[in-house]
Formats: sequence, structure tokens, C-alpha cells
Amino acid sequence: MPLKLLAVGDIHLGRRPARLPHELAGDARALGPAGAWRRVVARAIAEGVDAVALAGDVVEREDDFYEAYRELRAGVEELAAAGIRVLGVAGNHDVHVLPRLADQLDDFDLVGRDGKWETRTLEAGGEQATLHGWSFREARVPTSPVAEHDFQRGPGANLGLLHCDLDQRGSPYAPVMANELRDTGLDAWLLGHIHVPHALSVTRPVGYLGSLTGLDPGEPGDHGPWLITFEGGRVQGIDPWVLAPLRWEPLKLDLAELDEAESARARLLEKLREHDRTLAGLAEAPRAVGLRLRVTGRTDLGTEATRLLENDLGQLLHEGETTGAHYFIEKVIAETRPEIPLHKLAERNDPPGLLAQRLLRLETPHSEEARQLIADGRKRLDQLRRESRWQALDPQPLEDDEVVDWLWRSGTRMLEDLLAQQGAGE
Ligand SMILES: [Mn+2]
Repeated sequence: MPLKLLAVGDIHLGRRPARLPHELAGDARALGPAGAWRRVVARAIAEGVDAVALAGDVVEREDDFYEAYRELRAGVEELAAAGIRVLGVAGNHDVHVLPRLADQLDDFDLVGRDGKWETRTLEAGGEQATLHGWSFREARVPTSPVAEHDFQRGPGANLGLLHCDLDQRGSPYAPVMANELRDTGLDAWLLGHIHVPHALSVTRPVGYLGSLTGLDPGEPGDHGPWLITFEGGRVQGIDPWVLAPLRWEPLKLDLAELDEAESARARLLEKLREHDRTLAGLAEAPRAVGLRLRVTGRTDLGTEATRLLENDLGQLLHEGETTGAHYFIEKVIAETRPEIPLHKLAERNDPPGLLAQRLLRLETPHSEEARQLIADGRKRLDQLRRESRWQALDPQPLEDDEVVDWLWRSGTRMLEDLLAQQGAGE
């Protein structure tokens, strides 16, 4: 019988998902980290794992003590009652609150308290494994916790559980280089901190578990815990259990040759039916899916269709036939292009021609000409964002693709308007 450990990345209990449509807002807790944690507990028990390990940032903020306490206690008690051990290390978000929680919860074992490495022996059905763990002792740790430590192997396969900033020299969050981890001689390293999961596998057993659930639209795709199995003193399997109750999904909707703007919605539904079938293969299907919709294709109805889809923001669109998941649009990114070929227009020297030439440059965003255009666009956008009335929104720095998106949107709209004006004058 293999030994089964369920490894859980950053949970961030206490955080609520933002941008939920009105009808799901009352469900925010069940859709967020707390709901994801409950799914972990239920499935760990159903699948009969031997231990659950938490890689830090279990709690969002130091003052989320009570909510985290309720959720963590409920889960830990259920797991303990089923004979499942629960271990964890503290990260930079829960450096004080996680040890305090551990003091309250007899069945939660905090490993590596106060920045001192500790080991635990896991055991089941004659199989053993050794877990090495280290916990943050203060919110900022500018040195590598691995560098000065001499790792002594314990029984069975040996794995490290650590919250750290991988390959970010100079980071204040326990910077660790990949070669340092390799040099420890352990068989696997399960890491917390970065929310994008690595493609972990038996041949690539070192990396980030990823956040347990996508905490915002910037954390799209698969999220969940990982099942680590040990047999014959070795790591035998590393498998993701994608089970987050809320999933953020980038989706491309091609509107080429649209007959009327309204048909964009039918195309979207068609696409969602197809997409829903692919989600049926996950360990547990999401209850809600937030779409970042990228509308593409050459159509003169792009602007109108985009406005229609933008009107659908904040509404439930569809209940997946296969999974029952509720779909909603979180954001529409307009990338449709006018039906008139830009290349042909770009040969002209009138205003539409000049505009077409600039839009074409955006097709190769790394070219020198495009970079100049993006830099100019960013300057203009930053000026707007600095105006005092927007300050309360605390704007994040603009990504290149957001600038490109804005240029596309305004440029193609303007081009459509220019061409419409010319058409009217003829
Ligand atoms: Mn985190």
C-alpha cells in the first residue's frame, strides 16, 4: 500500500473572490478559499489519504484569525477524526496567525516553528517518508532558509515543505535558488508563495503547488491540491486534483463572418457547451466559471457585439449541461477587426489609411515600431490614470497587452467610424 500525502498550496482563508455576479455574491465564501478547503477535506477523506500538508499562506491576513480558525478547525477536526494527519508551515502572510492557530488546534502540527528546520516521519501500511519543514518567523526574511542548513535524511523518501521565493535573489520572502534545493539531496520540494502552479511530476518534483483556488482573474486555469504517493521508499506519483469551486478562464470567441451582432451570444453559448465538456474531466468540476472573453475575428459588427457582451457582465449566462457550473463574463477584451482588410487600407494616405498602418504594427508587438506605439499609448493612459478622480482605484501598473488591447479597441472603433463617415459622404 502506498503512503498518500495531499499537498496544498496557498489557501488564503479569509479572502473573498471579487468580481462575482450579483446572483453569486451570497455564495462568495463557498466559492472562495473556504469552499476550496472544504472540498480538499471531503476528498482527502473519501480517497483515504494519510496526511495533508499545507505550504503556508493558509490565512490571508494576520487579523483573519476568527474566520480562519473556524474554517481550519472544522477541516482539521474532520481530517483527524478520519485518522488523517495535518501538518503545515507558515508563510509570509500568516507568520503570526498560523502558529497561534496551531496552538489552538491540537491536531494541527506546525512544522519548523520560528524559522528552525524540523522533520516529521509519515507512516502508513509499512511505508515511511520524511518531511522537512520550515516556517517564517517574521513577515520578511531576506536570506535563504536552505543555504545554511545541513539536511540529514530520514526514513523513506525525503521531501521538503517550504514557503519561499524561488530564483528571486534579493527577495524579502525567503529567496531560494533552484540549485540550492537540488543540493539538499531531498527527493522532492513542495513550495508555497507563487500562485501559478508548476507542472510538477515524478521527473520534475520541485516547484510551486500554486494557490488552492484562483484568487482573482489573474490566476486562471487549473488549481487544487496535489496527491503525492510514496512506495518502496520513493516518490511514486505526483498528481494534481483540480477541484477549486471557482475557476477563472480565458476564452477566445471568434466572431468572424457574424451575420448580426446578437448572434455573438449564440456563438458564446455554443462555445460554453463545448468548454463545459472539457471541465467534466477534472477531479471535481467548478461551481462557477468566470470568463475573460477575448473576442476576435474580422467582422464589421465587432464593436456592436462587444457592447452586447459587455452588457452581460455581472449576469449568469449559462448553466453547464455537463458540470452544472454557472458561467459569467468577468471582462470582454475586444480584438475583432473590421472586415475591410487592413493591408489594403494601409496603402492609402488618408486618415483611415494612416490609422490602418498603425493598427497593423500592433500585429507584431515586439517590433520596434509597435514598441514605440505601445510606449506612447502607455504615456497617454498613465496621464489619465494619474488624474485625482481615479486615485481611489489604486491602479496597478499596465501590462503591455493591456495597452495593446486599449489601442486596438479605440483604434478599430475610430477606423470603423472614419469609414462610416466616408461611406456616408459618397
Ligand atoms: Mn500567497
